[in-house]
Amino acid sequence: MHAKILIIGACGQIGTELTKQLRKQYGTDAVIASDVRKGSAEFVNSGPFEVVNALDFNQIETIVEQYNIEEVYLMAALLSATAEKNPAFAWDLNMNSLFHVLNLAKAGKIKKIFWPSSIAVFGPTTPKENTPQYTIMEPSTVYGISKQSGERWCEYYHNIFGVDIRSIRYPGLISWSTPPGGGTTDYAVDIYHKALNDGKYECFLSEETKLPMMYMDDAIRATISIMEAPAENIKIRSSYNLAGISFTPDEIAAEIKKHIPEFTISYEPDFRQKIADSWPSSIDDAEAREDWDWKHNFDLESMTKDMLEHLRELGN
Ligand code: AKB
Repeated sequence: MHAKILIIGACGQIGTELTKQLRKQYGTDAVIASDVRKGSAEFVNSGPFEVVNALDFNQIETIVEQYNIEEVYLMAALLSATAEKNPAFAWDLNMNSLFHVLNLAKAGKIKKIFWPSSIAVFGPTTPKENTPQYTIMEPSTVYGISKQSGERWCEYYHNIFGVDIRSIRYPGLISWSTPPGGGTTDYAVDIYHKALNDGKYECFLSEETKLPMMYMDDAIRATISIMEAPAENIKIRSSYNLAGISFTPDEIAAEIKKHIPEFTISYEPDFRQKIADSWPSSIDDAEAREDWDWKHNFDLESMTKDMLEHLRELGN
Protein backbone atom coordinates (compact mmCIF):
# COMPACT_ATOMS: atom_id res chain seq x y z
CA MET A 1 0.00 0.00 0.00
CA HIS A 2 1.21 3.53 -0.77
CA ALA A 3 2.21 5.82 2.12
CA LYS A 4 -0.73 7.58 3.73
CA ILE A 5 -1.46 10.99 2.26
CA LEU A 6 -3.24 14.00 3.80
CA ILE A 7 -4.70 16.65 1.51
CA ILE A 8 -5.37 19.95 3.27
CA GLY A 9 -7.84 22.10 1.31
CA ALA A 10 -9.29 19.06 -0.46
CA CYS A 11 -12.60 20.72 -1.34
CA GLY A 12 -11.08 23.44 -3.51
CA GLN A 13 -10.57 23.53 -7.28
CA ILE A 14 -7.29 21.58 -7.29
CA GLY A 15 -7.83 19.60 -4.07
CA THR A 16 -10.98 17.90 -5.34
CA GLU A 17 -9.38 16.65 -8.54
CA LEU A 18 -6.17 15.71 -6.76
CA THR A 19 -8.04 13.66 -4.15
CA LYS A 20 -9.90 11.75 -6.88
CA GLN A 21 -6.76 11.02 -8.89
CA LEU A 22 -4.61 10.04 -5.91
CA ARG A 23 -7.34 7.69 -4.69
CA LYS A 24 -7.57 6.16 -8.15
CA GLN A 25 -3.80 5.55 -8.15
CA TYR A 26 -3.11 4.61 -4.52
CA GLY A 27 -6.49 3.42 -3.19
CA THR A 28 -9.28 5.27 -1.40
CA ASP A 29 -8.09 4.60 2.13
CA ALA A 30 -4.55 5.84 1.42
CA VAL A 31 -5.81 9.39 0.87
CA ILE A 32 -7.32 11.43 3.71
CA ALA A 33 -9.17 14.46 2.38
CA SER A 34 -9.54 17.45 4.71
CA ASP A 35 -10.86 20.97 4.56
CA VAL A 36 -11.98 23.69 6.92
CA ARG A 37 -15.58 22.72 6.16
CA LYS A 38 -17.31 19.75 4.57
CA GLY A 39 -17.76 19.84 0.79
CA SER A 40 -20.59 18.14 -1.11
CA ALA A 41 -21.99 14.97 0.48
CA GLU A 42 -20.87 13.03 -2.60
CA PHE A 43 -17.26 14.13 -2.08
CA VAL A 44 -17.20 13.78 1.70
CA ASN A 45 -18.69 10.28 1.52
CA SER A 46 -16.35 9.09 -1.21
CA GLY A 47 -13.50 8.25 1.22
CA PRO A 48 -11.90 9.30 4.52
CA PHE A 49 -12.63 12.98 5.26
CA GLU A 50 -11.70 15.15 8.25
CA VAL A 51 -12.54 18.75 9.09
CA VAL A 52 -9.14 20.45 9.53
CA ASN A 53 -8.35 24.14 9.85
CA ALA A 54 -5.04 24.72 8.05
CA LEU A 55 -4.24 27.42 10.62
CA ASP A 56 -4.48 25.03 13.56
CA PHE A 57 -1.16 23.20 14.08
CA ASN A 58 -2.61 20.85 16.69
CA GLN A 59 -5.47 19.77 14.46
CA ILE A 60 -3.08 18.93 11.62
CA GLU A 61 -0.71 17.11 13.97
CA THR A 62 -3.56 15.06 15.46
CA ILE A 63 -4.73 13.87 12.03
CA VAL A 64 -1.15 13.14 10.95
CA GLU A 65 -0.65 10.95 14.04
CA GLN A 66 -4.09 9.33 13.88
CA TYR A 67 -3.66 8.15 10.28
CA ASN A 68 0.15 7.71 10.24
CA ILE A 69 0.39 10.28 7.45
CA GLU A 70 3.67 10.42 5.53
CA GLU A 71 2.86 12.87 2.74
CA VAL A 72 0.97 16.16 2.92
CA TYR A 73 -0.42 18.15 -0.01
CA LEU A 74 -1.14 21.64 1.34
CA MET A 75 -3.69 23.10 -1.08
CA ALA A 76 -5.42 25.62 1.24
CA ALA A 77 -4.75 29.24 0.21
CA LEU A 78 -6.37 32.57 -0.52
CA LEU A 79 -5.86 33.37 -4.23
CA SER A 80 -4.86 36.66 -5.84
CA ALA A 81 -8.14 38.58 -6.13
CA THR A 82 -9.47 37.57 -2.69
CA ALA A 83 -6.10 38.22 -1.06
CA GLU A 84 -6.14 41.86 -2.25
CA LYS A 85 -9.44 42.30 -0.37
CA ASN A 86 -8.18 40.68 2.82
CA PRO A 87 -4.38 41.04 2.99
CA ALA A 88 -3.93 40.22 6.67
CA PHE A 89 -5.91 36.99 6.51
CA ALA A 90 -4.26 36.01 3.21
CA TRP A 91 -0.81 36.43 4.74
CA ASP A 92 -1.85 34.51 7.85
CA LEU A 93 -3.39 31.58 5.95
CA ASN A 94 -0.85 31.34 3.14
CA MET A 95 2.20 31.57 5.41
CA ASN A 96 1.21 29.92 8.67
CA SER A 97 -0.36 26.83 7.11
CA LEU A 98 2.97 26.36 5.32
CA PHE A 99 4.97 26.76 8.53
CA HIS A 100 2.76 24.16 10.20
CA VAL A 101 3.54 21.46 7.66
CA LEU A 102 7.20 22.48 7.33
CA ASN A 103 7.58 22.21 11.10
CA LEU A 104 5.87 18.79 11.16
CA ALA A 105 8.39 17.61 8.57
CA LYS A 106 11.28 19.20 10.48
CA ALA A 107 10.15 17.27 13.58
CA GLY A 108 10.20 14.04 11.53
CA LYS A 109 6.42 13.54 11.73
CA ILE A 110 5.89 13.61 7.94
CA LYS A 111 8.26 12.66 5.14
CA LYS A 112 7.24 14.64 2.07
CA ILE A 113 5.32 17.85 1.31
CA PHE A 114 3.71 19.26 -1.81
CA TRP A 115 3.08 22.99 -1.65
CA PRO A 116 1.77 24.99 -4.62
CA SER A 117 3.37 28.23 -5.66
CA SER A 118 2.14 30.37 -8.57
CA ILE A 119 3.11 32.57 -11.51
CA ALA A 120 2.10 35.34 -9.06
CA VAL A 121 5.64 35.20 -7.62
CA PHE A 122 6.64 37.28 -10.65
CA GLY A 123 5.96 41.00 -10.91
CA PRO A 124 5.93 43.98 -13.24
CA THR A 125 9.76 44.08 -13.52
CA THR A 126 9.99 40.40 -14.56
CA PRO A 127 10.56 39.67 -18.28
CA LYS A 128 7.06 38.89 -19.59
CA GLU A 129 7.65 36.44 -22.41
CA ASN A 130 9.15 33.01 -21.71
CA THR A 131 9.80 34.03 -18.12
CA PRO A 132 12.80 31.98 -16.98
CA GLN A 133 13.10 29.98 -13.76
CA TYR A 134 15.66 32.40 -12.36
CA THR A 135 14.85 36.05 -13.00
CA ILE A 136 13.79 39.32 -11.35
CA MET A 137 10.98 38.62 -8.87
CA GLU A 138 9.24 41.65 -7.39
CA PRO A 139 5.62 40.53 -6.90
CA SER A 140 3.18 43.41 -6.42
CA THR A 141 0.22 41.45 -5.02
CA VAL A 142 -0.40 40.15 -1.49
CA TYR A 143 -0.81 36.65 -2.89
CA GLY A 144 2.42 36.90 -4.90
CA ILE A 145 4.36 38.22 -1.89
CA SER A 146 3.10 35.32 0.23
CA LYS A 147 3.99 32.76 -2.44
CA GLN A 148 7.45 34.19 -3.00
CA SER A 149 8.15 34.24 0.75
CA GLY A 150 6.81 30.69 0.97
CA GLU A 151 9.24 29.58 -1.75
CA ARG A 152 12.17 31.04 0.19
CA TRP A 153 11.07 29.21 3.33
CA CYS A 154 10.66 25.91 1.44
CA GLU A 155 14.19 26.14 0.12
CA TYR A 156 15.48 27.14 3.57
CA TYR A 157 13.78 24.19 5.32
CA HIS A 158 15.18 21.85 2.68
CA ASN A 159 18.74 23.20 2.91
CA ILE A 160 18.92 23.59 6.67
CA PHE A 161 16.65 20.82 7.99
CA GLY A 162 16.57 18.38 5.05
CA VAL A 163 12.80 18.69 4.55
CA ASP A 164 11.64 16.94 1.35
CA ILE A 165 9.45 19.70 -0.09
CA ARG A 166 8.34 19.81 -3.72
CA SER A 167 6.59 22.69 -5.42
CA ILE A 168 5.27 23.98 -8.73
CA ARG A 169 4.45 27.53 -9.83
CA TYR A 170 0.96 26.85 -11.16
CA PRO A 171 -0.33 28.99 -14.01
CA GLY A 172 -4.11 29.72 -14.18
CA LEU A 173 -5.94 26.38 -13.95
CA ILE A 174 -8.98 25.45 -16.01
CA SER A 175 -11.32 22.68 -14.89
CA TRP A 176 -14.90 21.57 -15.42
CA SER A 177 -15.74 19.68 -12.25
CA THR A 178 -15.01 22.13 -9.40
CA PRO A 179 -15.22 25.93 -9.76
CA PRO A 180 -12.19 28.07 -8.94
CA GLY A 181 -12.54 30.82 -6.34
CA GLY A 182 -10.91 34.19 -5.92
CA GLY A 183 -8.29 34.07 -8.69
CA THR A 184 -7.46 36.47 -11.52
CA THR A 185 -7.35 33.66 -14.08
CA ASP A 186 -10.85 32.42 -13.11
CA TYR A 187 -12.37 34.13 -16.16
CA ALA A 188 -11.02 31.26 -18.28
CA VAL A 189 -13.34 28.86 -16.44
CA ASP A 190 -16.39 31.18 -16.14
CA ILE A 191 -16.30 31.86 -19.87
CA TYR A 192 -17.16 28.23 -20.71
CA HIS A 193 -20.09 28.14 -18.29
CA LYS A 194 -21.48 31.45 -19.57
CA ALA A 195 -20.95 30.48 -23.22
CA LEU A 196 -23.05 27.34 -22.72
CA ASN A 197 -25.70 28.84 -20.44
CA ASP A 198 -26.10 32.43 -21.70
CA GLY A 199 -24.32 32.56 -25.07
CA LYS A 200 -22.41 35.63 -23.91
CA TYR A 201 -19.73 36.62 -21.40
CA GLU A 202 -18.54 39.90 -19.90
CA CYS A 203 -14.82 39.54 -19.21
CA PHE A 204 -13.12 41.31 -16.29
CA LEU A 205 -9.80 41.36 -18.17
CA SER A 206 -9.12 43.20 -21.43
CA GLU A 207 -9.13 41.30 -24.72
CA GLU A 208 -5.33 41.33 -25.22
CA THR A 209 -4.35 40.18 -21.69
CA LYS A 210 -2.22 37.12 -22.33
CA LEU A 211 -1.63 34.84 -19.32
CA PRO A 212 -0.06 31.42 -18.73
CA MET A 213 -2.77 28.76 -18.26
CA MET A 214 -3.11 24.99 -17.96
CA TYR A 215 -5.83 22.37 -18.16
CA MET A 216 -6.45 20.65 -14.81
CA ASP A 217 -5.61 17.17 -16.16
CA ASP A 218 -2.10 18.40 -16.94
CA ALA A 219 -1.76 20.18 -13.58
CA ILE A 220 -2.75 17.07 -11.61
CA ARG A 221 -0.37 14.93 -13.64
CA ALA A 222 2.45 17.41 -12.96
CA THR A 223 1.66 17.48 -9.24
CA ILE A 224 1.69 13.72 -8.80
CA SER A 225 4.70 13.30 -11.04
CA ILE A 226 6.89 15.78 -9.12
CA MET A 227 5.90 13.97 -5.91
CA GLU A 228 6.75 10.56 -7.38
CA ALA A 229 10.12 11.65 -8.82
CA PRO A 230 13.26 10.38 -7.05
CA ALA A 231 14.44 12.98 -4.51
CA GLU A 232 17.76 13.45 -6.30
CA ASN A 233 15.93 14.60 -9.46
CA ILE A 234 14.30 17.48 -7.60
CA LYS A 235 17.07 20.00 -7.90
CA ILE A 236 14.93 23.07 -7.23
CA ARG A 237 13.49 23.22 -3.72
CA SER A 238 11.87 26.64 -3.99
CA SER A 239 9.40 25.99 -6.82
CA TYR A 240 9.49 24.92 -10.48
CA ASN A 241 8.21 27.01 -13.39
CA LEU A 242 5.49 25.03 -15.18
CA ALA A 243 4.07 25.90 -18.59
CA GLY A 244 1.03 24.73 -20.50
CA ILE A 245 -0.79 27.14 -22.80
CA SER A 246 -0.79 30.94 -23.04
CA PHE A 247 -3.77 32.78 -24.48
CA THR A 248 -5.79 36.02 -24.34
CA PRO A 249 -9.54 36.35 -23.63
CA ASP A 250 -9.96 37.15 -27.32
CA GLU A 251 -8.24 33.88 -28.33
CA ILE A 252 -10.23 31.65 -25.95
CA ALA A 253 -13.46 33.34 -27.12
CA ALA A 254 -12.53 32.61 -30.76
CA GLU A 255 -11.92 28.95 -29.87
CA ILE A 256 -15.29 28.68 -28.08
CA LYS A 257 -17.02 30.25 -31.11
CA LYS A 258 -15.91 27.30 -33.21
CA HIS A 259 -18.27 25.17 -31.07
CA ILE A 260 -20.90 27.82 -30.21
CA PRO A 261 -21.03 30.21 -33.22
CA GLU A 262 -23.54 32.60 -31.58
CA PHE A 263 -21.26 33.20 -28.56
CA THR A 264 -20.28 36.84 -27.93
CA ILE A 265 -17.80 38.40 -25.50
CA SER A 266 -17.58 41.94 -24.12
CA TYR A 267 -14.90 43.51 -21.93
CA GLU A 268 -15.27 45.37 -18.63
CA PRO A 269 -11.84 45.26 -16.93
CA ASP A 270 -11.92 45.68 -13.14
CA PHE A 271 -9.26 45.66 -10.36
CA ARG A 272 -8.05 42.26 -11.51
CA GLN A 273 -6.63 43.83 -14.70
CA LYS A 274 -3.82 45.37 -12.70
CA ILE A 275 -2.98 42.02 -11.14
CA ALA A 276 -2.95 40.32 -14.55
CA ASP A 277 -0.78 43.10 -16.01
CA SER A 278 1.88 42.39 -13.37
CA TRP A 279 2.19 38.71 -14.35
CA PRO A 280 4.10 36.98 -17.17
CA SER A 281 2.44 36.17 -20.51
CA SER A 282 4.32 32.92 -21.02
CA ILE A 283 6.65 30.71 -18.97
CA ASP A 284 9.87 28.85 -19.71
CA ASP A 285 9.76 25.55 -17.84
CA ALA A 286 12.96 23.95 -19.17
CA GLU A 287 14.07 22.86 -15.67
CA ALA A 288 10.87 20.90 -14.95
CA ARG A 289 11.16 19.22 -18.37
CA GLU A 290 14.78 18.35 -17.73
CA ASP A 291 14.65 17.31 -14.05
CA TRP A 292 11.43 15.27 -13.84
CA ASP A 293 10.34 14.82 -17.46
CA TRP A 294 7.44 17.26 -17.43
CA LYS A 295 5.48 17.67 -20.66
CA HIS A 296 2.01 19.20 -21.11
CA ASN A 297 -0.64 17.45 -23.21
CA PHE A 298 -3.48 19.92 -23.67
CA ASP A 299 -3.50 22.95 -25.99
CA LEU A 300 -6.27 25.54 -26.30
CA GLU A 301 -8.11 23.50 -28.94
CA SER A 302 -8.12 20.14 -27.13
CA MET A 303 -8.88 21.78 -23.78
CA THR A 304 -11.88 23.67 -25.18
CA LYS A 305 -13.30 20.53 -26.77
CA ASP A 306 -12.91 18.56 -23.52
CA MET A 307 -14.29 21.35 -21.31
CA LEU A 308 -17.41 21.81 -23.44
CA GLU A 309 -18.04 18.05 -23.67
CA HIS A 310 -17.82 17.58 -19.91
CA LEU A 311 -19.89 20.67 -19.08
CA ARG A 312 -22.58 19.54 -21.55
CA GLU A 313 -22.64 16.11 -19.90
CA LEU A 314 -23.21 17.87 -16.57
CA GLY A 315 -26.30 19.53 -18.08
CA ASN A 316 -24.91 23.00 -18.90
C1 AKB B 1 -4.92 33.25 -9.38
O1 AKB B 1 -5.41 33.73 -10.42
O2 AKB B 1 -4.81 33.87 -8.33
C2 AKB B 1 -4.40 31.83 -9.43
C3 AKB B 1 -2.95 31.77 -9.73
C4 AKB B 1 -2.44 32.18 -11.04
O3 AKB B 1 -2.18 31.38 -8.89
N1 AKB B 1 -5.14 31.08 -10.40
